[in-house]
Parts: sequence; C-alpha cells; structure tokens
Amino acid sequence: MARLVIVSNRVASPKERAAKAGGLAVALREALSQRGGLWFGWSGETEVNPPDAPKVFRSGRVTYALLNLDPEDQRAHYAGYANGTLWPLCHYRLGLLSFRKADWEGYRRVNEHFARALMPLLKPDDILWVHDYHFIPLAAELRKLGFGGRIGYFHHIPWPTPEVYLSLPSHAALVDDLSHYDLVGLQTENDVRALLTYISSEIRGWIAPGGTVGLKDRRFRVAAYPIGIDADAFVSDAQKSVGKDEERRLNESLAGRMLAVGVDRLDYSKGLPGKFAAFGELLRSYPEHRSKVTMMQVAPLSRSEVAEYQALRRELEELGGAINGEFAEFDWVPLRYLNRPFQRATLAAIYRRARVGVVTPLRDGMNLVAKEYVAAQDPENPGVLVLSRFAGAADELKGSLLVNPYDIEGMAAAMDRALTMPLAERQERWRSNMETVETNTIHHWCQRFIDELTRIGDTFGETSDPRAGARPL
Ligand code: ADQ
Repeated sequence: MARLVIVSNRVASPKERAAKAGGLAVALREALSQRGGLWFGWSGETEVNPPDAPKVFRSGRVTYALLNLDPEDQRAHYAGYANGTLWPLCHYRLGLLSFRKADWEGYRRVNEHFARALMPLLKPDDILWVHDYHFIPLAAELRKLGFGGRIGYFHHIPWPTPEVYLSLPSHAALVDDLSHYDLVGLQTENDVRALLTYISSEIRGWIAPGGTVGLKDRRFRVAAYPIGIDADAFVSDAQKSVGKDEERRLNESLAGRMLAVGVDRLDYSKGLPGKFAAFGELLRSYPEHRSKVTMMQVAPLSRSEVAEYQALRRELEELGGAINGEFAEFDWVPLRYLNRPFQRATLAAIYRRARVGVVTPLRDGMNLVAKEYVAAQDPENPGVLVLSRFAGAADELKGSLLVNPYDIEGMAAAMDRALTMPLAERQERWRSNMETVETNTIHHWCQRFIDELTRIGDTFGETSDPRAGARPL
C-alpha cells in the first residue's frame, strides 16, 4: 500500500487527546496510523531566514514534519492572502476582501518553501493529500521540483460562483494551480458546479463525464466529498453525559427552561450578529417565550489578531448586552455568551439538552456543528435543527428547518416553530437527519477521498484524450 502524506497548515500534535483535537484531526491521524504516513505542516513558529528543512519526529507509525516560516511571509500567507483574500472571497464577502500583490507573492513564497522542504521527504509512489486554501499552489510547486505522484486537494470552504470568483485578480492563476492536482475535492455539488462553470466559461477548459477536467495539457477530476463527523463518538459522549455532574449543573442553571444553542468560531461567516438579532426578535414578537427559553452561544475567539474579527467581537458584546438589558428578569438571563472552547463531551451534553440547535452561517463549506447537534440528540426526545440554507450541510440535512440567515424575522419564526414543534414531528425530522450523519461519517469521507485519489491515475489512463466525451457546461 502506498504511503499517505497529508499537508495542512495546522498539524494536530500526537499528544493532543481525541476529545480535544477535533474530528477531522483525529480521522486524519487514524488514516495515517493505519497505513503509515507523514503529516507535514507549519510548526506554529516563525524565524527570520528559516531553514529549508522541517523538524521531523515520529510517533507510532506517523512521521511529523513541521516547518518554521519567515515572520513576514507567514503574515502575508496566513493573515494576508489566505484569510484576508481567499476567506472573504469564498464566503461571498466582497466588501471585506483585500487584495495586495505583496500578500499574493508571500502566499506563493510560502507554498514554494513548503514544496522545497517536503520534496526530499517524498517517495515517488506516495499519495499526497493537501488540505485547504492555504496551499492551493502546492501541487504546482511540487510538480516544478519533479514530483510525479498522485496529489489530491480538499477545499474545506465554499467555492464561489464565477461572478464572485472573478473579483479575485489572481483568479486564473489559482485555478491553473488547481489543475496540477489529480483530484480536487469540494464540499457540495453546488461548489463543484461553480468551479466547473468558471473553468468551462472563463478559461476554456473542458469537462468530461464524471467531473474530469481538461485544462491546457493537464487533466484532473473535480468532485463533491461532503465531510462528516465521528457520529459514534458524539452519540456515546452525549449518552454518557446523562446524569453526570456537568449535565446536572446545566439543568440546575436552566431551572426547567428550554435551551437554544449555537456553537461557532467567532467568525464573520457564521452570521452571529443576525442570530443574536433573531433571538431578540423571537422574544419581542413571540412574548410567550420570555422567561421560558435561554439561548447559549458558545463562540471561541479565532484569528483575533485580524481587525475584522476584533470589530465583530465588539459588535456581539454590544448586541448581546442589549438583548439581556431589554429582556432579562431578576431570575432569568436570556442570552449566555461564552468566548471559550469546551471538550467534546461537554459540547455533546449541551447539544443534547438543547431543544433547538441554531446554525445560521451566512456561508459555510459544510458546518460540522449542525451534524454534531443531530448526533447528540436523545432519540426519544430530540431537538430541532434550525439551519441556514447557505451551509453545505443544508444539502444533506433535509429534516432541518431551513432558514435564510439574512431574514431576521424568518429566523425568529423558525425558532418559534422549533420551540413549539410536537414530539412526533421532531422525531421524524431528527431520524431523517441522523440517517445522513450516521451514513456519511468522517471515516467514510476520509476513506472515499483516499480510495478515489489512489484509483484516479488508472481512470485517466483509460482515456487518451481529455476531450473524449467532453461537454462544455
Ligand atoms: P469551521 O469554520 O471551523 O470549519 P465547523 O465545520 O462548524 O466550522 O467546525 C467547527 C468545529 O469546531 C466543530 O467540530 C466544533 O465542535 C468545534 N468547536 C466550535 N466551537 C467550539 C468550542 N467552543 N469548543 C470546542 N470545539 C468547538 C471549516 C469550514 C466548515 C467545514 C469544516 C470541515 O469553515 O464549513 O465544515 O472546515 O471541513
């Protein structure tokens, strides 16, 4: 079996416990341990004139290789191009997009540096799996250095429609970079359609059946791989929470009230101001819920060095304070707002206690919280998921109450409907969602991507001309 090499910006330390590391990190670590492999990424450290060689160490069957970066390159790469340009672009926030040539050059330099450091560690038949928008040019850089093996890329965030994507000055160069991969995975069929439409209508690529793309003299495949969660772990954590200290404390604090929960990184893509406003609107327009429901929003800080994130934090503090100021009673605080992370078991206990899960991003590649909320429910008395139609998860979780996150009154109406929904309807909706969450787990996702990447060279071999059976979109 060929060795697996994973590249991602953040590498989960082998010491990080599963309950803390997050489902994706655990699944990748498992895939690496099963077949033996290498996990390559940023060390989290910067230094002026960093060495080309990464720090390498082993843990079990997994080799870790971590690279230091030059501080200015790291800023241009991470805060600059990746999170100042690509993140807002892919989340349709053109007003927040900044494009600086120096960031674009820094982004490419970091990718070159990664390729130079990785190349000596590679064997010709390794299978490489590159994660996320920090590393789109990596395959092109590795090809320049002579790597001819299979390379796959998974894009965890949305791929925007051509009208939006064309706002990026480097749009053509970036998709040219993608064409050096063998397999490009996106979250949903919508994302695939958006990328393929751009390729066929803007840069004269050809699309053959099955998502094979011909661009210049290269061909690669684009397909949807909706990411899942470790459903068993959430089911078991949620079941185990019953009767435990944390569940007891939570119940005592709620004093018999219903709970609505939101769990999101503090990020402008997650639609938090709209969610707060919708909860305020619920209390204003449906006064029967006052003193009867508490909303808990868990929002750990993220990218807090970036100005937009600092502004968002201030906005939420103001909005949250205003809601509590307007509606709180001496024995009831409507909104609990927490900027801290929790262990998976604690999150599972909170999800299970919540009658409503409120997941209302303005855009989201998938949104794993939606799936975690479903997995943690009590089948006898499940809660209802209120889900943004603009989260990738909306494609799969058909039992949710789908909402438009720009429609504050519509979201308040959906929260009211969730809070008053009869048990039989809650159970029916939950069963439909749970079937998807249990079927498409993070382990299936991982296996499917690796299997298809492993097979892909064989499929290309069958067609000598990429245009055989090709269709413009
Ligand atoms: P994120 O934008 O980070 O991921 P999401 O999919 O919701 O969004 O994943 C967040 C994860 O962090 C969840 O597993 C959640 O449990 C965890 N988390 C959030 N708050 C936490 C807290 N306070 N304590 C502990 N854990 C917390 C990106 C894309 C998504 C895509 C994923 C995976 O933006 O669209 O679903 O990658 O591909």
